[in-house]
Amino acid sequence: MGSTLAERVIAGDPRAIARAISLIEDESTAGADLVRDLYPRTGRTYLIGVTGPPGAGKSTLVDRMTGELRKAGQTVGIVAVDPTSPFSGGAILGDRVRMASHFGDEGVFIRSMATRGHLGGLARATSDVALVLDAAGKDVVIIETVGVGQDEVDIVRTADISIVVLVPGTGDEVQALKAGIMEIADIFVVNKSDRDGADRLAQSVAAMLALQTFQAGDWRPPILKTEATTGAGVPEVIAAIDRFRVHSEGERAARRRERQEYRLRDLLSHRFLQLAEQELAPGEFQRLVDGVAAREVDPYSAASEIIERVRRAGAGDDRMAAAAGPAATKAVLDHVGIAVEDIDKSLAFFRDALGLDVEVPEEVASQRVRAHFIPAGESSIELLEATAKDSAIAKYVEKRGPGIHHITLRVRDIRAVLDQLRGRGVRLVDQEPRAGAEGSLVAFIHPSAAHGVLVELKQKGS
Ligand SMILES: Nc1nc2c(ncn2[C@@H]2O[C@H](COP(=O)(O)OP(=O)(O)OP(=O)(O)O)[C@@H](O)[C@H]2O)c(=O)[nH]1
Ligand SMILES: [Mg+2]
Repeated sequence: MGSTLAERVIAGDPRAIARAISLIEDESTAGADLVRDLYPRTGRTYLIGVTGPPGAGKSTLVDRMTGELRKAGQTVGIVAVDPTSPFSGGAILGDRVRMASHFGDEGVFIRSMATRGHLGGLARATSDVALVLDAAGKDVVIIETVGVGQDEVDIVRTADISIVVLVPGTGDEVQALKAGIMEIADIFVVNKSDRDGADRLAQSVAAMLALQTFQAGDWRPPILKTEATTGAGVPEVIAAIDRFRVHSEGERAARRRERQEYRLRDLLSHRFLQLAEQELAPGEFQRLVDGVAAREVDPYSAASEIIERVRRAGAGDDRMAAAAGPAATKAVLDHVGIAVEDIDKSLAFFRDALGLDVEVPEEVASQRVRAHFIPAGESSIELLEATAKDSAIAKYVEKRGPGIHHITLRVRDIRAVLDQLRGRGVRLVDQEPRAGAEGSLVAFIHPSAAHGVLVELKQKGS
C-alpha cells in the first residue's frame, strides 16, 4: 500500500494502467504529472503501427499477431483507434469480444479509443496511451488506426514499424493509395486472402514498389498474404517484423527522434493555442474569424495580431506578478553600498582581514565619487568614496560617519515594483526609474519609508 499510481503502472497493474490512461485522456494536470513520472521508464517497448482501410481485418490480424507474440513469451499492449466495424460497436466492449482470446491474460492490455473527443488531438492521446503501456513494461505495443485522415496516418508513420493492411476486391486499394498510406509501409499485408483478387492486389502493390528505386541494403517492404480469421500467414508477418526490427536497428533512434519531434511540435502548438485562447476576450476569436470572412482583415494579419497579443501578455507577466503581491516580485540583494573615507584602506581590510577578492577594476560612479565593487557570493559590496565636498557621499559621512549607505535590490520589472510600492503609499525618491550603469534602470525608495535604510531598486539592462 501507499504506492503511487505511477509505481503501480510501472509494476504492470492493469487497473492502474486503465486509471492512468483515463487521467491522461481527461487532459488533467494529474495526467501531465503522471506522464512526467512515467517518462523516464519508457523507451523499451517496440511500437508497431497497423493501418489500412475500414474493415480490412486489422483488429482480427492484431488479435492473431498478439497470439503469436504471447506464444513467444512477449507481453503486448494494444491501442485500437476508432474501431468502426459492427463487431467492435464502438469502444472497449467490442474489442474485448473480438480479442476474447486474450481476455483474462495479464500479459495483454487492450484499449480502444474514439477518434473524436480528444481536445488535444488524437495523435497525442494515442502516444500517451502507448507511453503508459511502455512504462508498464509491455514488450510490444500495437497501435491500430484506420488509414483515413492525416492524424491516423501520422500515428502509424512514426511507429517503429508501419504495417499497411489491404483487402482485395473492394476498391479500397485505390482509396488507400489516395490516402497516402502506401509510402509509409514497412510491410504490406494483403488480408482476406481467402477472397478473390488477393493475388491481383499483391501484384499491383508489387508493381507499384517496382517503380521505386531501392539501393542495395535498403529495406524492401515485403507483401504478405494473410487470412486473419484463421490465422494463416500470420506467423510470416511476425517473422517479417523480426527481420525489419533487426534490419532497422541503426535507424530506430532517428525514427524515434522524429516521433518525439512530432510529439513536441504537436504539444507545443496545442499549448500555444490554449494560451492564445486564454489571452483573447470571450468571443474575440470568433470576431476575428468574422473579420476574415468579411474580408476586413486577412488571415495572416489576424494570426499576427493574436501572436502579438500573446507576446505582450508574456512581457506583462512581471507586471501581473507584481499585482499578485510581494511574493511574486521577489527581489535579490545585488549589493550593499558602504560610504568610506579612504577606499584603498577599506579595500585592504576586505582583502586582508576577510579574504575577499578585491582585484576588480575601480568604477567612476560620477565625477564626485569613486566606487569599487567587491564580489561576495551572489552579491557584492560597493565601496564609495567622495571626491568632492558637496557629493551625497561626503554629506553622508559628515553627518553620520562612514558606514552602510544603501542597499540595492535587483528586481525583474522595476516599473511594476514601483507601481506596487506606490499602491501601498510607500514614499519614493524616484517616481520613475532612471538610467543606471550598463543599461540598467534604478530608482530609490526614501529611507523614511524603509526603516532608515536607503533602498535602491535596480533592473539589469537586457
Ligand atoms: N473472409 C475473411 N474475413 C475476415 C478476415 N479478416 C477479418 N475478416 C472479417 O472482416 C471483418 C472486419 O474485421 P476487423 O478485424 O474488425 O477489421 P478492422 O480493419 O479492424 O475494422 P475497423 O477497425 O472497423 O476499421 C470481420 O467480420 C472479420 O471477421 C479474413 O482474412 N478473411
Ligand atoms: Mg479494428
